[in-house]
Amino acid sequence: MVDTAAHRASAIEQLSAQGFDLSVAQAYEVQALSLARRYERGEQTLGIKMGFTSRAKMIQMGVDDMIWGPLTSGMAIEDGGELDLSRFIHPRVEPEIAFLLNKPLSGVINLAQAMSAVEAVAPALEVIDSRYNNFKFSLQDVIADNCSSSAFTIGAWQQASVDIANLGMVLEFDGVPVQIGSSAAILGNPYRSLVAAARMAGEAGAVLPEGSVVLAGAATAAEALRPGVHVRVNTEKLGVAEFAVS
Ligand code: 0L1
Ligand code: MG
Repeated sequence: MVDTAAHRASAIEQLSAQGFDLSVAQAYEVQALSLARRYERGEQTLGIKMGFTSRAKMIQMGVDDMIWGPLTSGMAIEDGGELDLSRFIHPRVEPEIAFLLNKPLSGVINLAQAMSAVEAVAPALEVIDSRYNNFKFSLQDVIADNCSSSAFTIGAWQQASVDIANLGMVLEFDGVPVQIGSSAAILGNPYRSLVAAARMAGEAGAVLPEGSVVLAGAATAAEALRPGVHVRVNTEKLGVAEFAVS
């Protein structure tokens, strides 16, 4: 149901409002079924995204726990590329930090282990597009909807030695700041999101493979996209990631 809504860019009623009283574990099962349909259409997993790793996002969406979901090849937009708005329902964009893993991760790790598992870091943009009416959902609804994952752009990879704990991040539409924040908004340090990603993967019996990308979660609230706008995140020390909306 949620995959069909995503594929057709047409909103549906929240699963919770349709009478499905899913547990969190069941919501992840629905997510997996939905992803299986993407894989049948030829998409591949490139990594995962973490969600609700900042207070700004939890408050904006009215939820109180972290979530995770796969990022697929069908969601990747080249840095400097174009995003076709007709593929989405009510898309929003948010500024993020991306990690590239140099070893597999799964289970309980500490901050130092997370840092040593990172080959490179990059500025990133995530486009989220809830498949539910009015972008409203419960925690289980959004997990079942693959955490609103829709598209993402990663800027040039930078050395993992860059200290990313507290970097200024500016989200711009046509060069005008629309959200200003700091990477510290992501759990106090984006590497904590990677620690959480490894733990959540371990709990699910999954491994984040070497070479995969992890999006740490938004540093600010998300901004609604509109036709013709040029979107850019400018992150201190890391540089920019950008796309044009067509
Ligand atoms: O980065 C994030 O916290 C994304 C959360 C995705 C869920 C949503 O807000 O629709
Ligand atoms: Mg996000």
